[in-house]
Amino acid sequence: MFFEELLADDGRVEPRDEMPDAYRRLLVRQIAQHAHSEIIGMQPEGNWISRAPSLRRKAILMAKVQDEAGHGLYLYAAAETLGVDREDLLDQLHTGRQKYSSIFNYPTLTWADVGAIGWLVDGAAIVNQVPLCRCSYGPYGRAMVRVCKEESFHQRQGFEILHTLSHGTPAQQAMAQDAVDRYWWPALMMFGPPDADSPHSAQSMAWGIKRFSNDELRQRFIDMTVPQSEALGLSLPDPDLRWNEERGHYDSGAIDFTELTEVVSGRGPCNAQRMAHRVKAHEDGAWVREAASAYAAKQAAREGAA
Ligand code: FAQ
Repeated sequence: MFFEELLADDGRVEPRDEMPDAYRRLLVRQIAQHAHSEIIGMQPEGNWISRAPSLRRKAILMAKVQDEAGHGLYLYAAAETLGVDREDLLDQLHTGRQKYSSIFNYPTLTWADVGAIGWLVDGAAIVNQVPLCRCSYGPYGRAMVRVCKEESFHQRQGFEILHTLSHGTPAQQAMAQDAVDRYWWPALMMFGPPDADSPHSAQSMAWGIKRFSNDELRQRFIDMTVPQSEALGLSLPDPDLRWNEERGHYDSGAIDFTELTEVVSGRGPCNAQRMAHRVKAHEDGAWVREAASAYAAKQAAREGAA
């Protein structure tokens, strides 16, 4: 069978190839959630564009938030190659039938939160997304290559913000530490439920969509981030975090996954606010979509007449 042979050979499935319906559905689910996360993810940082502490910081933050919109665009386009309609995906987001990442339901209380998001949230996103560059579905894997390059820049800018603050006044140091204290555990939850409670992992890995399990990637992120926190001079809020020579990894404390369940079920600190803002932005943008459609129709009519 073509599909199975292709996967066994580590080949890429392309839009016109035959694929099982369940493979298509699993991909649409993940890519759509990923796309939604990118555009909802513009909100927590967008909140700080008008209050960035300098022109340089403002220009960088605007570029970063625009990058997230671009990531949403690549991902919706990748989902559309599977035969779904972008309008329909947005409708599923707006009516709560499709998810977006839990992390974007936390508030950005101070400027240091912009640093913590870049360092921890984009850092976690990179660890999760680099293996997705090798995803068995071609359009998703190729979109991820560009996304990961941009996320690397995002992660560095977050690190640099926190580095500046952690080497600043005592008040700036305290603000940086507070942001890291609030974002550490939610960042670990981005990787999803533990492997034993992850309903999609086994099939997703068998089909080469996910290459590593949720817990493997979470561990990789912890191992990468602890030395970076030391370089920043900031602590991580986990008293059980210590190097385990035997395992060759950091041991860490237990994650409260009931919080993830609560946030994913719509009961996080900012879920209602994020959705209300998104729906309003969509409604306010209706005239732009209508104008673009009218223009496209005119162009098509003109080409037809020529
Ligand atoms: N939040 O069986 P699994 C970014 C859901 S990065 C909400 O383990 P799977 C960049 C899961 O969907 C963030 N829901 O599922 C950025 C499933 O629900 P369903 C986005 C979660 O798919 C940075 C159920 O729980 N990145 O945006 C979460 O095998 C800064 C069972 O879970 C991606 O989406 C969660 N944290 O593994 C932007 C990466 N975790 O569909 C702006 C691609 C799990 O049954 C600013 N996605 N769920 O109703 C993935 O790698 C995977 O989908 C996982 C989950 C690893 C997220």
